[in-house]
Amino acid sequence: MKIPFLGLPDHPQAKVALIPAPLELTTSWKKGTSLAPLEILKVSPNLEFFDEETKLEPYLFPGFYTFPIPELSYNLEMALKEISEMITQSLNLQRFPLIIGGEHTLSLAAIRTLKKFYPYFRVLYLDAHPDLRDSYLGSKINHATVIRRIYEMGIPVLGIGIRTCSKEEWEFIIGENISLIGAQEFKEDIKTALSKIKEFIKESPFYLSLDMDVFDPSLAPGVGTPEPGGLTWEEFLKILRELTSPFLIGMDIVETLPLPCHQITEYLVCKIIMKVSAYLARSYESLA
Ligand SMILES: [Mn+2]
Repeated sequence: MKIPFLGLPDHPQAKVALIPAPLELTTSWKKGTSLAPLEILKVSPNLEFFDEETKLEPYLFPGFYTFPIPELSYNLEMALKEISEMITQSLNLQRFPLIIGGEHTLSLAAIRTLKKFYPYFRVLYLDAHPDLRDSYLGSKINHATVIRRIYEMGIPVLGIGIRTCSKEEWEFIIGENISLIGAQEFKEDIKTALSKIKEFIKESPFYLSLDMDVFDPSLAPGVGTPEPGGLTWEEFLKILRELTSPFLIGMDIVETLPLPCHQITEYLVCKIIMKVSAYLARSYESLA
């Protein structure tokens, strides 16, 4: 099924590829994230097409191409390959891959694909949880272990907004000296946190993974594991402005869980797609 972002036809020279990835094979608490790409795209025509901050119209530039919502395999490795295929197609056309999940495990598809295009890159992730378990509920590859698997590939990672973890993860973080910026730490000294982020990404390519549970549940109640004490919209935008540069090589927005009562979270995801695209447009224009 094809539901184009904003309800507009695909831009022939689109620089942003929206990749719906309804992956949901390992969720542990509340189910339903497989419906998120559909619900997010359905909400999108209700946005303003103009970004009031940059004064840009992202549907004109960078422009969007939306993949049809795929029916993913029930086999996890096969499903990750199917997602990789869409990412590869996008990168071959010099389109920025923006994956709309679906569970956090799908980041692995992006990282594996990007490894074929970039010899070196880093991963920045915004999440309430470190996702650094070695295994979870008997499986090695799932939403709670995804960053551990990425880290094991030799890719430097930086987590932001974390505010809960298991004892095993805590010991791993200390033992491996993994850089994290906790939600509390971020809120207490935003300036220092932002310079830590800038220092981490430096002048090298990086990938951004956004777990919607990094937001406070009052702003994004539609997530599988709501955790109090999360980021506000303004705090998030401060981070995003630092991140949207030509060095940003791809992004995912994961773990949205559509709720029956309202669509606040789906709308928030649409707004993030618009903001990322507007900021990217500005950074591409500054290069030209
Ligand atoms: Mn996560």
